Amino acid sequence: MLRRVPRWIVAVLLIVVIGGLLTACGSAEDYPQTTLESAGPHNDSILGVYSLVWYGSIIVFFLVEGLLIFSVFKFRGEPKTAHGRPVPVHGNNRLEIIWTVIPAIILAIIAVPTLQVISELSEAPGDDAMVINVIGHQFFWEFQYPDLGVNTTNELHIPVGQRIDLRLDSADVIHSFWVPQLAGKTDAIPGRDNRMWFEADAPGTYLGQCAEFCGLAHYQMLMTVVAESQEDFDAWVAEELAPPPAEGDPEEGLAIVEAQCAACHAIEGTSAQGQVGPALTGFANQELIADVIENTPENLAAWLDDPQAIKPGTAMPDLPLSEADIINLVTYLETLNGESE
Ligand code: HEC
Ligand SMILES: [Cu+2]
Repeated sequence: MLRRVPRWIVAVLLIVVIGGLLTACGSAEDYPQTTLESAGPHNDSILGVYSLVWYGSIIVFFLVEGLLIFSVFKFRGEPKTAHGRPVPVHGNNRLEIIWTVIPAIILAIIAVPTLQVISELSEAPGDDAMVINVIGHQFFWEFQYPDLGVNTTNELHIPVGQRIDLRLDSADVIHSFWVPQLAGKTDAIPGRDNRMWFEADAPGTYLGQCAEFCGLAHYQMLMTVVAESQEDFDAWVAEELAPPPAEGDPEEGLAIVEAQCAACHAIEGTSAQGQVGPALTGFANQELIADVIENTPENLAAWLDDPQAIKPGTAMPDLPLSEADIINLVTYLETLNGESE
């Protein structure tokens, strides 16, 4: 059957498949979780070892395939058995020693930079590094800046060029912290103090996510690292430390819900009867918002401000709400404990 397929068709198919695989490689713009566009020294080191192995394998590949194709053509005319098959050859000490020694040498060469990088990356980051505690939760990341008194969820801000000393822990099961453009993975394990460091070379937003299956919503454990100038970072810290917004007016909040949210959400005892999103009648008793972040006033405000930033791809739209609207909504939604008036 296969014999009938002309060889040139097989060759073209092979080229198409290999070419197709190669075009699957893209830039960080299209594939924000690529490890191939390094954005900091931690990942630079890993990429160095990776490139050595990759280019080495390309050389080995062409060498082996070249020898194979060469032999196929060169020895075509050798004597055959009565069945028209090549005469079997057993044992060739010289060949066997060569193809054992060469791979052993190659592996020994790769081992040197590998061990170097492992030890380099496990060194303590030094006293001038900024300490940040990373706590994995089902299913979000909590970041604490103990020296600044700032806490965030799923969004880690760091100054460019500042070495970051991460202390990883978990509140429930094993998670794994991974921002592919910046650093390799490190597990966040309950009751164990894991450490790692990284640093961003240039301002930018780097996407990361939990890399250890941790439950049903594991795929939603995304995080963004925002690397910014020291000035922008200081401004961000100042904003985070600003006093919490004043209490809103729940009556105003209810009015906004009836005007803007009623098409999608139902709240017992009000005119809001939409069925597109979850009912909010008992919202204040919920542990989580949209199953991804802890139900706190700050997180609720962030959710209402831009749901897509908290849960990419969610069906809840980014509504044009003013800051005052959000404060009123948060105050109102916090009163929804399941009892209609
Ligand atoms: C176009 C429909 C739509 C509109 C309009 C809308 N939402 Fe939503 N909302 C949703 C959907 C869908 C979800 C579920 C999102 C998810 O889990 O991914 C949701 C989730 C929520 C949640 C989290 C609920 C939970 O059970 O965790 C809150 C709170 C919320 N919306 C408040 C509001 C408020 C307040 C407004 C009006 C200012 C509003 N929404 C307008 C569709 C909408
Ligand atoms: Cu996880």
